[in-house]
Amino acid sequence: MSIRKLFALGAMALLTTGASFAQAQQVSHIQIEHPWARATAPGQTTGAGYMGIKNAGTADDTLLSVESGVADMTELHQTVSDGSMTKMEAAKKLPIPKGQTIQISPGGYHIMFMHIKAPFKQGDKISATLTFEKAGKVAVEFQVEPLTYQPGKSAGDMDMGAGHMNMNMHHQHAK
Ligand SMILES: [Cu+2]
Repeated sequence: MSIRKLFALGAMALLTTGASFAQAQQVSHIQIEHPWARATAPGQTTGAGYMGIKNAGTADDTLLSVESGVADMTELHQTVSDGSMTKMEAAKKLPIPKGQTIQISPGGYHIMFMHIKAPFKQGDKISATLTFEKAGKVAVEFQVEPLTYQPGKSAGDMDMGAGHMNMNMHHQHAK
């Protein structure tokens, strides 16, 4: 085999790899914005993840489920208040209308990791897979932020941190 032919084969192999990579990375109409999770407090067995889900497509879509290997069970939860009490509920489906970004953020929806296998530590990445009705499976990596982290605010707001620790404690006996 000539050197020239070898080069040609090499180039073809590169092209093929490049093509399948592009396919795997193919941008869906669903775009995940700023996925983050809160570091867990010592002894805490649940974790929470947040993100924006943007539907850049021309049809409505729906988030059907979420899975992750880091916890025994992973669910989309919703914080609901009936005036006197705030509690968590599993949300079955979350509509993501076309052209909109749905925020999964503290106080509203959250991705709940139940019975986590290891604590979430700042700097960790938590992998999960979201399944949408139309977009299918979308991989997400949540960046673990400090316990006191608030998106768009500076870290170290102790009041907010304490409030969220309370919220997490509710999670523990919600199950
Ligand atoms: Cu929850």
